[in-house]
Amino acid sequence: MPEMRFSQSVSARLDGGVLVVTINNPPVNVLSAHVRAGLIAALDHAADAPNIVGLVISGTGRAFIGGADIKEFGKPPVVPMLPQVIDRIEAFEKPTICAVNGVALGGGCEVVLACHGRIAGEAASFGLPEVKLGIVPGAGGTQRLPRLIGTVAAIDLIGTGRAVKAGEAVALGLADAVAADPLAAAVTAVRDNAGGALRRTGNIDVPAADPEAVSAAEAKVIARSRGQSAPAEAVRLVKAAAGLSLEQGLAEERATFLRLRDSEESAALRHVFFAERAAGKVEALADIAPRPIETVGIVGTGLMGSGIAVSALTSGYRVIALEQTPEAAESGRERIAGILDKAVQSRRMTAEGREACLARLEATAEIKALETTDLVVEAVFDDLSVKTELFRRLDGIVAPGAILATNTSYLNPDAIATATADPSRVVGLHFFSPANVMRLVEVVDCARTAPEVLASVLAFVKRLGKLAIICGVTEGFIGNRVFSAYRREAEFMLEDGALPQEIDAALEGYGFPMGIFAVNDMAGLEIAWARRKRLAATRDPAVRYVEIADRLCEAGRLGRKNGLGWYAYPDGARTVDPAVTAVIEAARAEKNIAPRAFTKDEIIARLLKAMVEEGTALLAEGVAARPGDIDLVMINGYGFPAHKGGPMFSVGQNTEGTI
Ligand code: 3H9
Repeated sequence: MPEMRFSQSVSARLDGGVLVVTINNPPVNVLSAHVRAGLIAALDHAADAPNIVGLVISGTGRAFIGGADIKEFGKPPVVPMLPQVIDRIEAFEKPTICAVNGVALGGGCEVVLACHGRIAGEAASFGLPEVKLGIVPGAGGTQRLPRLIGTVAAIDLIGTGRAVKAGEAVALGLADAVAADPLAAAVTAVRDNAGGALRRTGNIDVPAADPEAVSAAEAKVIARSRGQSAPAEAVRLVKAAAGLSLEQGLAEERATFLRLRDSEESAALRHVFFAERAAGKVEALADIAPRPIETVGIVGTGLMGSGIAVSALTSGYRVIALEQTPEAAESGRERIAGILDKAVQSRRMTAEGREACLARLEATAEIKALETTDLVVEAVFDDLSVKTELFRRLDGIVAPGAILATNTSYLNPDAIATATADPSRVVGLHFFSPANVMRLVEVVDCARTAPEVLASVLAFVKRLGKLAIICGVTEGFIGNRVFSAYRREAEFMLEDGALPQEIDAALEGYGFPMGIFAVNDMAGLEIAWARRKRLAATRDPAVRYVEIADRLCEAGRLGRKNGLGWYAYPDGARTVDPAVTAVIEAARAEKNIAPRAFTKDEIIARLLKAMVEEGTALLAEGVAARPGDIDLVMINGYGFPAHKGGPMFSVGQNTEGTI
C-alpha cells in the first residue's frame, strides 16, 4: 500500500483497514502548524473513507510528540489550533488509538489523552511539563488527566511537571498497556474497538477524591513553587475539573494558558529553556569527535571529590579515587558508599544500582593506579603549589591521550597547566558542591586547551547529566565573579543602612531560596575571610571596602557550623542577632555614615545592577560567550530564581532569537 502524505510531516499507510498515521517532524516531533494540519487532513481522509475502520497515531524516532512548538509562542496564531485538533480526535467517530513510541510531552500528552486508547512502547514517557515553562497545559491536559488518573495524581503530575515512564503510566491509568511493538498492538486495539462504543476521556467523570489527599498534594506543589504562579494555577484548574463540565473546564484552562503564556514568568522560563540548549553548542567544536572516556581518576575524596565520584559512578563510569594514604583512601571509599546508601534510602537508587557503582570503584593511595584513566579530575586543597606538584606527577603517569582537569575555584588553571609537558590536555572543571546534586559545571577553556579536549569534557559533563557552561580563565570564573560583585554590593548596602535580614528578605521575596547572608553563613565565612586577608596587602585603599564581615570573623562568628555568623542559630534556627546589628552600627559610625532606609525593590535593583555590570564585563572580556550563559550559572549555581530568567534577562538582555 503506497504511503499517503497529509502534510510535510504527517504521512500514513493502510494496515488492513486501519490508517496508521506517522508524525515525522525532527528533532522532537513538536506540534508545528504543518503537523496540526496534517493530523486534521488524516482525520478528514479517514472520516470519508468507508474502508477505514479507525486510526493509529504514532511518532518517529525517540519522540511521539515533544509538545507544542514553543518557538510559535508570541507569533500570530496559525489554524488549525491545537485544541481544535484535540477535540476532533476525541469526538472522532472511528477508534483512534495512539502508539506512544517515545516522549509524549505537553501538547503531545494532550493528544494522548484525547485518543480512545493508549498503548505505550517500552521507551515511552508521558508528562505535562508546562509549569516548567511558566504556563499551564492549554489543550485539555488539566481537564482530561484527572478524568483518567484522578485529581491527586493529576495534581502531582501537572503541578510538578514530572514525566512518568511506561510502567508508571499504566499503573496510573494514563496508558492502557505497554507493548514491545506498540504500533502492532495499537492496530489490533483499533480493530477490537471498531464499531463498538468508544471510551472518550472527556465523557468520563472525575473519580471522587479524598479532600485531605488533595490538600496534601496541593501543599506539596505550592511548597516547591518558590512564588511562581503557574503551579498554583495548574492545581486550581485540575481541582476545578471535578465540578465543571468539560466545555467549561476547557474554556477556563484556555484563558489561563493564554494569560500565562504572555507573562514575564513564562518569557523568563522559555529564555532559560533555550539558553540551556544554546549552552551546549559550540560551533568551533561541531566537527570534533570527543575522545572516549570510560575510566575517570579522581584525586581527593573530600566533600567535592566524593561528590564528583558519585556522579561519575552513577553515570556508568569506572572510577579510581586517589588519596594520600591507604587509610584516607578507605575513608574516601566509605564516604562515597555513604552517599550511595542515602540514595538507596531515599529510593533514588536501587540496592543493585549501588552494588554496581561500588563494583566500578577503586580507592587507592597508589598514584600509579591512575595510568589506566582517560580523564583525571583533581579535587584537592585549593593551593597552587599543591596543585602544580600534583599535575607534574600526573603528567608523567597517565597515558598521552588522557585529559587532566582541575576543579580549582579561584586559582589560575593556566598556571597549573604549565606544570605539565602538554598543557593542551589540561582543562578546568569547576563543580559546585555537593557535586552529586548540583547540576552546574563551569568548563574552563584554558589558554592552551585543545579543542578535542574541550569537546571530550563537554561530552563527559553531559553524560553526568549536568549542565556545562564554557568559561575563559579569570579569577573565580563566571559564577564567583558575579557572586563577589553581588556580595560586595550587599555589603555596601549594609554599611549604608540595610540590615542582613532586610536584604535576605528582599532576595527571598524575589524568589531566591535563601538570602545572601544566610547563604554565606551556610557556606562558612572563613574561606572568604582568608582570601580577603591574602589580598589585603595589594588592595587599593581608594576603593570602598566594608570591614563588617572581617569584624564578625574576628569575633569568632564563622557561620552556621559554629552557631554564629550573620545570624545566630540557637537550636539550628536562623535568628536575628542584636550583636551583629551592633557591629554594623559601629562600622557605620566609624565612617560617619548616616544610615538610610532601603525598600525591597531598591535592594533588588541594586543587587541586579551589580550582577549585570559584572556579567557585562565578563562578556566584554570574552570570559563568557552569551548573556544566557551568565544567567544559567546564577540560576544553577547561586539560587537565582529561574522564573526571573537570570540577571541578564531581567534587565532585557536576551539570548538572541529565542523568544
Ligand atoms: C505545550 O505543549 C503547551 C500545550 O499544553 C498547549 C498548547 C496550546 N518547541 O532538548 P533537546 C528543540 S508547551 C520548540 O536538546 P533532547 C530544542 O530547542 C511544550 N522546540 O533534545 C532543540 O533545538 P535545537 C511542552 C523544541 O533529546 C531540539 O528540539 N513540551 C521543543 O535532550 C532538541 O532538544 C515541553 O516542554 C518545543 N516544545 O530532549 C518539552 N522541545 O537543536 C520540551 C525541544 O535547535 N522539550 N525543542 O537547539 C524537552 O523537554 C526536550 O527537548 C525533549 C528532548 C525531552 C523533548
